[in-house]
Amino acid sequence: MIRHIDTATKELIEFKEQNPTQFQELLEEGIKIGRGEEVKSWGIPKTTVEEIRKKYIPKDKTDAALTMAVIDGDKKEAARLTKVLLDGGRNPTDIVVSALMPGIQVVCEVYDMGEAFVPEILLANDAMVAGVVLCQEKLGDIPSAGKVASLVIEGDVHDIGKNIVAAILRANGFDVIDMGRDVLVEDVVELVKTQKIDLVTGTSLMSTTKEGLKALAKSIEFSGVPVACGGAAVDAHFVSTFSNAVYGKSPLDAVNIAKSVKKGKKWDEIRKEMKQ
Ligand code: B12
Repeated sequence: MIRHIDTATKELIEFKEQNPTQFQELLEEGIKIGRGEEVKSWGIPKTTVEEIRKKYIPKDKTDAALTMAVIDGDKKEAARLTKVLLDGGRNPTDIVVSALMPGIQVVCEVYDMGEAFVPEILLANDAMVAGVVLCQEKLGDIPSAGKVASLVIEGDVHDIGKNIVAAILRANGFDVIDMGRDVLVEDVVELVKTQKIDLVTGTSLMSTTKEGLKALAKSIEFSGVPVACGGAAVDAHFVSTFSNAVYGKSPLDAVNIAKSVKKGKKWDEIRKEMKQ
């Protein structure tokens, strides 16, 4: 079991030591907010919802309509438009990456700025999944390219990104064991002992849970199964601080890492290949 409060305290102390002035400023701002007073950072111009939409909504009209269906949480329309694209011969992975994923990205960023609420994220996720399922069905039974276990690390419930990673791996022929979210390191150790797994993908969205990925990589090093680490809380620098792991930014990175592992490459070779 990882003690998240220890991780948070360690990060706070490190931040204070490395950025003493910024730490003091943030502390003072926090006290002011607590008193209900105005703070300096409130004057910084905010990104608008329109700017976020512009950044992610695709140029192609049908793709854009599908992205909008995800944003609106319209499951039926998302499924209908995905079918239109599939019937037109579009590559299923391309549909997920270019039209379905941008939709959830918009809703998450808008939520982050306080302009959307949890039910909107959940509805958008359902609409995205309705399209993803059809893309997976289209691929049918293809020979397995390898076996991957995908999970969100313990203490963390953010599983939207992990679900996308699992879907894209499946779309590329990998057999995926979806272990879910808030997964204990002990359970992954058990899995790699009892099943022939080629790669584990671990996701962390919070600075308090990312240490769990480090513990995971170390705990399964004995088995020779590496961990592809991703999610907004981790970066290449963090992953470079421990062994048996490779950082990946996008779901397609997870596919490339899995392919390299299947070619017999070790985690350190893959890191070099990916310039980490
Ligand atoms: C949606 C969301 C929620 C939803 C989660 C629903 C769900 N089923 O996932 C709900 C409302 C439940 C939630 C709860 C909480 N949340 Co929240 N949440 C978010 C939000 C808005 C979006 C996250 C998301 O889904 N992004 C979209 C997906 C697609 O992106 P992604 O996961 O990064 O995945 C992509 C890539 O990273 C990559 N990827 C992912 N995994 C992997 C793995 C590999 C191997 C590879 C190669 C690639 C890869 O592929 C994906 C597609 O591109 C973020 C803010 C933000 N804008 O990111 C906050 C955020 C993550 N949440 C935060 C917090 C603090 C919480 C709560 C603690 C709030 C609270 N006080 O209760 C709780 C957490 C409870 C817990 N124990 O986990 C903070 C974390 C801060 C930090 N850095 O530590 C954030 C950053 C908000 C903020 N700005 O403060 N949250």
